[in-house]
Amino acid sequence: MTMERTFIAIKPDGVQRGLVGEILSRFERKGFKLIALKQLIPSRALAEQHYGIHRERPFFNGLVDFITSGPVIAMVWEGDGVILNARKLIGATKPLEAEPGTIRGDLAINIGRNVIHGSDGQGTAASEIALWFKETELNDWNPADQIWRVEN
Ligand code: DAT
Ligand code: MG
Repeated sequence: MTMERTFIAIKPDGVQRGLVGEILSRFERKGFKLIALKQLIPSRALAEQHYGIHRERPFFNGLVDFITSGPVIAMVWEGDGVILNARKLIGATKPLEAEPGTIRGDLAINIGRNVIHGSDGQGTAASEIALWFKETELNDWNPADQIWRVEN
């Protein structure tokens, strides 16, 4: 078992469209553990750092405009294999190519409005968690039903 943490963010379109509860419930029902959650309107500096890898892409400025346009729900989720599995729950980057049953496959159409972000590997998970959260905002806790979530 490899316990991991990943950074997940509901983008401004997901918040504006009232999809926060729907998205949270998918991660909760899967059995992952919520370690941190906050709503914020990201600064331009934060957004540019978060999407720094895409700096040279033609869509970069529009992406930063969009992600700073309103409240984002920033979260850290923990669980066995959560980094890769969250990406599966989220679905492909292009919502029209995302499988039905995934968040983007069920809830989005446009690549520029694809509702949710999830870290794509161990390195980005660690750096994105550190970018968006202070250490003191991450809560260690044990769900009372933990025993029912994991293989013994
Ligand atoms: P993902 O969010 O699935 O990790 P990514 O890291 O390749 O995808 O891109 C980050 C975000 O940038 C993506 O969620 C939406 C936007 N984006 C990516 N490619 C795009 C494109 N060709 N046109 C417009 N926006 C794009
Ligand atoms: Mg990405």
